[in-house]
Amino acid sequence: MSGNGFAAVPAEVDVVVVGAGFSGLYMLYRLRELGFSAVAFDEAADVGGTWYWNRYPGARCDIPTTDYAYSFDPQLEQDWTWSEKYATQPEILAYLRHVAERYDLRRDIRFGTRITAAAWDENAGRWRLRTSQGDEVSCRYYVMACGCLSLPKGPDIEGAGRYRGEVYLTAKWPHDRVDFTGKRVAVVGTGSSGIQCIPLIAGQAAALTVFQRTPNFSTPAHNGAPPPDRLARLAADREGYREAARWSRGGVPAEVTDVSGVTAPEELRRQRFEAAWQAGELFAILGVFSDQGFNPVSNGFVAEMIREKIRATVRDPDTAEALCPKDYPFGTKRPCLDTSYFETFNLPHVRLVDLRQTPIVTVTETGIDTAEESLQFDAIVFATGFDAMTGPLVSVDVTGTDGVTLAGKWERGPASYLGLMTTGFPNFFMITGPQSPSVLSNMLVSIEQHVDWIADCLQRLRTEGFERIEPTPLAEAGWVQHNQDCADITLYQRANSWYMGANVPGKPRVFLPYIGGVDAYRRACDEVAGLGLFGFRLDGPAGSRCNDGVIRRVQPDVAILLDLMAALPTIETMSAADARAFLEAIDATRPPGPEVGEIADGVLPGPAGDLAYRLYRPPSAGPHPLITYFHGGGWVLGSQDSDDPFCRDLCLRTGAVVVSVNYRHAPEDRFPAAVDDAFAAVQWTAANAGRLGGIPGQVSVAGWSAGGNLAAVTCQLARDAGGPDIAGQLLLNPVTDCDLGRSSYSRNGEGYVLTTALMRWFWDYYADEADRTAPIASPLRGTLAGLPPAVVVTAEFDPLCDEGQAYAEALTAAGVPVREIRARGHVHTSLVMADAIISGAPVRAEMAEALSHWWPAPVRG
Ligand code: N01
Repeated sequence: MSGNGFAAVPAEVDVVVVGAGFSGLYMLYRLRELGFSAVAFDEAADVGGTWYWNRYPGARCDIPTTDYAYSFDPQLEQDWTWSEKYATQPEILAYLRHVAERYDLRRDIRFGTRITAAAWDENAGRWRLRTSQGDEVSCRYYVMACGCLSLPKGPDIEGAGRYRGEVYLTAKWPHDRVDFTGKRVAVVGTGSSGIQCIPLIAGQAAALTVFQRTPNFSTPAHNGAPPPDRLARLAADREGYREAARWSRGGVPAEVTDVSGVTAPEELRRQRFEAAWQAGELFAILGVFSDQGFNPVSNGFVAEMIREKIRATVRDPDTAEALCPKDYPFGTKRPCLDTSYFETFNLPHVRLVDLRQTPIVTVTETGIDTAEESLQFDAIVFATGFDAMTGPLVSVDVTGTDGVTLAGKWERGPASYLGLMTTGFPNFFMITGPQSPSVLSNMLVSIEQHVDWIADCLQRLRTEGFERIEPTPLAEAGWVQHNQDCADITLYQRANSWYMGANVPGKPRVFLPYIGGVDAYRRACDEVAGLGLFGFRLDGPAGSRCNDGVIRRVQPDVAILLDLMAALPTIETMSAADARAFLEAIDATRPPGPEVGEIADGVLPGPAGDLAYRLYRPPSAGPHPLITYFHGGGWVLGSQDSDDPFCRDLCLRTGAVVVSVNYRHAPEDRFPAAVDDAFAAVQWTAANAGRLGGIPGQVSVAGWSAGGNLAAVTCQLARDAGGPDIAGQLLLNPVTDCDLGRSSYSRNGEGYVLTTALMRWFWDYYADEADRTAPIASPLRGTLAGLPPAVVVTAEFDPLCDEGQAYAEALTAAGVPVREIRARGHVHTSLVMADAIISGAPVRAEMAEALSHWWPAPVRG
């Protein structure tokens, strides 16, 4: 027997699991089922994990319990009935005990035991672990199922250790009943734990003082019996319901709306908000609008409607205002569900201390001194949160290959592959680790997915003759980048949240969970497995194998665009007229671009008649630099309407007057009609710069795609004609050559909106074969010396990528100053979609910054 009173710790096992909560128990179950020898360790005296420790009054789940439960065994589901929509901590703990007993799991768990150190032994190909009881265990695989919110942060408040009264930490609540009757109680912290316990403590205490540093968004849980509609859905098709959860965004089957908060009328906005408020579910209030997670205006509507509710509930206006969150977008700090939280502040013996107005100076022996007064308490409850996600993992002394520790490797933030493994730590798995959906999802769905993936992986390694698995540096770097890309398009990084590590002093500020969605994440994991454990290096008796690469390279919002586009008919199967009508219909549904100072439509004289143009003026007083812009569309499609959002964006970012010129299109007017029009337009804008509000001599050209081709060509024509002077050329994904055999055509010619077939369709409409090699059709074949400075932007997944880069290189070789911008993860169309593709914004910002160097006078945006 070992010191904890259970069976001796085996010296060698296949797998060690750390943690006996939801994830550890299921991991153990799966390992045993597959015939692996396994042992689990937990510091607690029994199973439960989070639900073992967090016994504070009011502790309950905030995902409906019907969904916050295992789904792996239909019989288990049949045999267990939840009594409430959101079950209490005792009920959830009872469920976990039932699970442990039902599958006889306790015999392989060593309680009261922590793993204190783990070191990888490369020669043996095993982990060597040390326990707090002094035992040593060697295992082939080491699984950390230790939870994301299991390392309490503790009160980092001056004098906290000095207090002589009763002290409680919500995350380490005593097992014996705590009675606050007749006592003066302080609660520090208003996150989910504080918000759950405050109403119940108020129900007992003689006086309750709540110390709030940051107000939280909380909505009523409307707890009660489990919702009958959900029970009915489960009864009708249990497996269908669970499968829908597995492929949902958050791990709970929920409506995915396409109603944008920005464009919805006020009445619809309120109607949707009220419905979500009444539902009393996190994913309902987080999904009122399709764009509330990334559009500040849309988010602001939800936030303000919640503030209205707080103001309507809390009677004292000053207290109400202090309880209203105002300095971070809704959802970016974990929102809470409550039962009578705001109502509690109407009770005469409950008081709020707003630490932003009156900070805590120190905890004293008898209470808390704020900047204004000295308060005495019989008990203080710290609901101050956790060192989330990374804390529990790095709190163990884990040493991987070459003596590198996990804490050392993650000093500047976690790096993982799929949140499951990390390079340099072979055979080391994490369940719901950083860079997996975990805390942004229904934990149970994420836990089951992770455990199943790991179990399948271990089984496969055994079957295929491998004993060592480690992600490659390339795969890991790609996943870290993808995580960051996903976070970058949201508002989440604006808050000082534990998602960002911002609650722990000194912790690196990095967005920790994967925000791409449970469905997208599962798809990525499945693909990795399907591609022979893509991005992993495998070694063992069967030899070595590595199918290396990056699983997600397309920007996340571009990936959504591609999914939508995949369902649309292909343009190259249509006539030019039908294609135009089709695209105009799509354009009509797009939200408008940003407001500029002024927009004016006009006509300018072209060689074969008037050409329509649209002028965009910045809000500032002019005169401004002037850009003559040519839209994209393969010389066949498009107009000043199609590129309107991009032109607005360009105008605002550059502070330039933008004149977007419509030129004649093929097939009605074939090559070189568009070139003639474009050059005439540049001559006209240069001659009329002053009248248009531009600065004479500071006229540039810009264009996207075929428009980029025309911009490049007009620069060559202007140089050869001796004018007009062009200050610079912005070429965005330009067509520079008629050769469709470049490597980017084979890499990107299918599946990224602009296809090789479509490009051929454009060229065929535009110009005869014999004309295509002329420099005014393929500017890459022209003389490039003496051209104006260029900004050349290419997109990674564009068939035109190589010819754009070739043009930049050729310009540089010809002595032209070039700033080249390579847009990672973008496709041909995504950068101009200023109204829809958020990940294009940094590229457009870089573009605008590059343009500002062309203009000697300061640009006023
Ligand atoms: O922790 P928190 P939590 N001085 O970090 C304040 C899950 N959970 O335990 O926001 C003064 O959210 C801190 O202030 P600020 C859920 O995912 C789920 O409540 O940092 N105040 C904040 O108000 C949740 O998000 C359930 O300015 C200090 C509070 O303490 C996560 O666990 C229930 C302070 C901490 O809030 C963590 O929740 C409970 C200081 N020095 C928890 N330090 C369910 O319902 C911190 N604070 C399933």
